[in-house]
Amino acid sequence: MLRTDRVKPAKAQVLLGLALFFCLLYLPARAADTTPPVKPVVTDDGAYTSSSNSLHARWSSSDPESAITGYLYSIGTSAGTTNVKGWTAITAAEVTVTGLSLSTSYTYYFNVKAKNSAGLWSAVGSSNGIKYNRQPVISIFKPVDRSSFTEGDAISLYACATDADGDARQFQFSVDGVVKKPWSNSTSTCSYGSTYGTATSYSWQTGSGNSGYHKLKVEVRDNKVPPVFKEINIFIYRKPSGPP
Ligand SMILES: [Ca+2]
Ligand SMILES: [Ca+2]
Repeated sequence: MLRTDRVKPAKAQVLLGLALFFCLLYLPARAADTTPPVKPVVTDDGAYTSSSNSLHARWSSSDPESAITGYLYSIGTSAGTTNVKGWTAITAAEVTVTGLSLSTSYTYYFNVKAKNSAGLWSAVGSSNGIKYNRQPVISIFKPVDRSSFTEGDAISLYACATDADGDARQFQFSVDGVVKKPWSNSTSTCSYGSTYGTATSYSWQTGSGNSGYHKLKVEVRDNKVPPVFKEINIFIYRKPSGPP
């Protein structure tokens, strides 16, 4: 009787000790983060993209109490939606999505939510939207490549460009990398097959000292997506010095 009475309290002490030990082990886990990460700030590539099949965005989020362990992103035609690409897991804070078939009729929004190490998800952050827009197409650029002239000729540069979105076009002409006529609005309409474009011209008055090869360049922009250009090479003969 006396012997068993002594063993019982000892057992209880061991159990109490074990319980305390596991409590201490468990407490820090219970003190883990209980608030989600901040709503991600999502940035796309601007107001317009000239790519018909890819979109890119980057984002940032943070959590004062714990680490960000990953994100979900989606793409939709209004903020928060997933009709272009459904929620997709990613650990990077940036993505380029390819294989898309973008329409000029819609604005595309990236949506992102961040997860912290406690498993909590942030609110959804969205980009301000990006549209697909087509670059102008230079259909005519005169003179013809490899034309030849003589010193003293006024060389007429003429460019006609279309824009499938109907955006207004601006033109810039350069000779040997030097701008001769800076960005200016198109001044006339032009036709190229069945499509109508707008045109601008510039007359380069050559003189003595201009003999040799030259590069003529036209650039066209719609002020939405990057400009396009065409370049041609011409040759100017030295003016023969005739008899007095
Ligand atoms: Ca938190
Ligand atoms: Ca355009």
